[in-house]
Amino acid sequence: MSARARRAKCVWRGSVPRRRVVLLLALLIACVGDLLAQARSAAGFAFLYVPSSAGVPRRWNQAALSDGRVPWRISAGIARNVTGDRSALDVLQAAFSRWEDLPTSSIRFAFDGTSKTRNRSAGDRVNLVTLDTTESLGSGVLAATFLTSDASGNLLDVDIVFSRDAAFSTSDTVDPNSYDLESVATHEIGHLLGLEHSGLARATMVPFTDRGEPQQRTPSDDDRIGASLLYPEAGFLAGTGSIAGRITEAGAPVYLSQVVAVRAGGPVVAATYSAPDGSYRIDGLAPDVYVVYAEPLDGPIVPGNVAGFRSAFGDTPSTGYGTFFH
Ligand SMILES: [Ca+2]
Ligand SMILES: [Zn+2]
Repeated sequence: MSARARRAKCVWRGSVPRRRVVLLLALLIACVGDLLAQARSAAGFAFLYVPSSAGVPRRWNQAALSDGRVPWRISAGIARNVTGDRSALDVLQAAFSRWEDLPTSSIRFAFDGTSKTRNRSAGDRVNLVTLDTTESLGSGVLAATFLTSDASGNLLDVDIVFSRDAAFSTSDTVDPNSYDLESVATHEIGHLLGLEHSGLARATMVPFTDRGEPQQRTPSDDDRIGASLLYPEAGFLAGTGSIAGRITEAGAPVYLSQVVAVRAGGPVVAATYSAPDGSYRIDGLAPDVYVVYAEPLDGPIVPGNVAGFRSAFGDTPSTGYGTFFH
């Protein structure tokens, strides 16, 4: 670390909608089998790690899937809070395609039909997207994704549940009075891939949205790199580099600082969080000159938004420090 800067609210702050709604609780269901005791450093990026694993990411084992594709089904019923020009199925297929279309990621999906089951089940091994749940997700939560993996992080079942308490619009042209179903679905599918929340306001994985806001339909560089690290196309890893370091404050490691890589003179590219020993690593960066800075999770994203990271590395973030640049 070199210069210490003012306790800045970072550049993206101004573009975060003033009225924010919690978009998602990535509830991490306990793993099947024993947890890996093996400790690892934060191996780049923010994923939904196996609890207590200190860095074993959850991901689909594409080699074990039929045709290498993650199958999913949609609830046969669609609740009345979902309205608009397109069918909910069309919107979901568009949202899955957003991730399939990333040129550096190999993730692929297979629509497997409708399901008469309206509620999630971790044990049925059906990856259900339900817009017909009888479950209450809680106040302010638009949707939630529930992941089940084995101890090695292989995902076994992921269900996405949309709230019945929020107005969703399926229309391509956004409805200012409703939440954009395609945006919220694209975010939730990011969790289905294994992505944790990002604090970058332009990221699909930022945990907030607002009515009439379609921005999260389009994965940002941060999202693309995360998906590509989990499911790399041939050549992606060889063609990119990493930035790694350690965040300290007066010699003490800083845990759960957001570390952001910015292309010199250009846009914010990617971010991750520091591990309990202060270490961080951002992989998947195209060759260029980057500025890196670190800031506390004191808003808009807060430690409560990264429960997946904390369940893997430890619960108590460092506090009482400002923003660092280097
Ligand atoms: Ca299921
Ligand atoms: Zn989320």
